[in-house]
Amino acid sequence: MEDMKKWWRDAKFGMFIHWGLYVLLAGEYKGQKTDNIAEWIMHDLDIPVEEYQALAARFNPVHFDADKIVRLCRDTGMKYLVFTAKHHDGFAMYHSKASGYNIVDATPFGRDAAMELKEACDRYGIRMCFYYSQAQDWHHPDGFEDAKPMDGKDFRRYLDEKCVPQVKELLTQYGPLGLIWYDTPMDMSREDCLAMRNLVREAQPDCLVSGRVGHGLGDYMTTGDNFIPLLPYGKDFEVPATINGTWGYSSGDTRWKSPEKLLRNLVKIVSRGGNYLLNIGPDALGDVPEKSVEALGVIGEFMRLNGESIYATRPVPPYPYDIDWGYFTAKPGKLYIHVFDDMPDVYLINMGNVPRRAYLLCDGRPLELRQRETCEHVHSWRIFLPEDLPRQIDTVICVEVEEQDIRFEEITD
Ligand code: JFZ
Repeated sequence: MEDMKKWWRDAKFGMFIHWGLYVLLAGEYKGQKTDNIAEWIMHDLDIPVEEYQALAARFNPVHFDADKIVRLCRDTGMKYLVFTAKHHDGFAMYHSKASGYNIVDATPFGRDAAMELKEACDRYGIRMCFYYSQAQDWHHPDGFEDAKPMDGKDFRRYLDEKCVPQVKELLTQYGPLGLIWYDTPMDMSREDCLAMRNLVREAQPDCLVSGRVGHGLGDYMTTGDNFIPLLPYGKDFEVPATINGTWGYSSGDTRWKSPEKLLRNLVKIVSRGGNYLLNIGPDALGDVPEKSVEALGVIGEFMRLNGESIYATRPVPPYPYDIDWGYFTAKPGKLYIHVFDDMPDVYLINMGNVPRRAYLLCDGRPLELRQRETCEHVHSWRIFLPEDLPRQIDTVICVEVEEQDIRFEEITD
């Protein structure tokens, strides 16, 4: 169990892809705009099933290029990719035999996007993973529909005819998967949630299960959009997050987070021991919004020079003072100081390790480090940053220390 999680713990950074029929509407139906996340449009604007499913006949994203998307994933420094195989709208974005309501059989496009992504992932060493909405299905008459009562519905029938066969298809048609990302378990019983988890265990024992399988049965905790736990949080977690304000493509959404903000979130999450699963939402032609490509490009540049301070790092105990200029990450014998503000030096007290040397991670340049005892047992470090620093959002200083574990001294009177 512990071993099967190692790749995921070391990966730190993954790509989420929300893509489905809803992108044809891009947040607007018959002149009405949704103010919620765009992949929920069918539910939020009460679009009848017959009208929504007719979108399939128009789905022809001729620009879709799995190779290009997976290269973007790799170049951003992301190590796994989670693709919406079926979202709440019930439409399968892969070739399903269990339901004709799928991208190959019901659209003019006729291609298995999931297969193309999986093959590209294999080429670039990225772990392929599938998102699957196991409880909500707004197309099948017996699936959950948000919080609406299940009166008169036969949830078991939905599980038997659609959900279970489809998850089995995903687990058998696409080779080894990194994880199955279940979502919104609604009122599913513990027994049914356990069955969904066991389906994965039986078919692919090394495949992880997301926290949203329900009843705490996942292999790690999944937080809400951009919700980042405070330290100390001692368990595995993943923060799924959007670059703008929606998962599925919306033409009207302009709430783009800056690359600085995204990088800060990545480092903050990693410093607390979690993974960042950052979303892109390709549009109706299959293109990734330019703003997303730009932002990911900035993060990729950081990762190429400073990836060592992110991958396979472990959380650092909480530093006892409230610093707002940056974060810490660590590996055995190494403390990485992530400096987001423009500062001539970094001054830290209550340092519990004996430093050997400090250097700039991006170019290996040695940095002057002064160490002294400020009072009886409080050790301070002062590290000087040169004036001609390469321009970076996050300047990473590596301090090699004598001990394996990083520790900070407590605040004393
Ligand atoms: C769910 C979906 O409904 C949504 O469409 C998207 O796929 C997202 C990644 O997951 O939305 C949620 C589910 C749970 C929380 C927040 C958003 N939560 O627990 O805070």
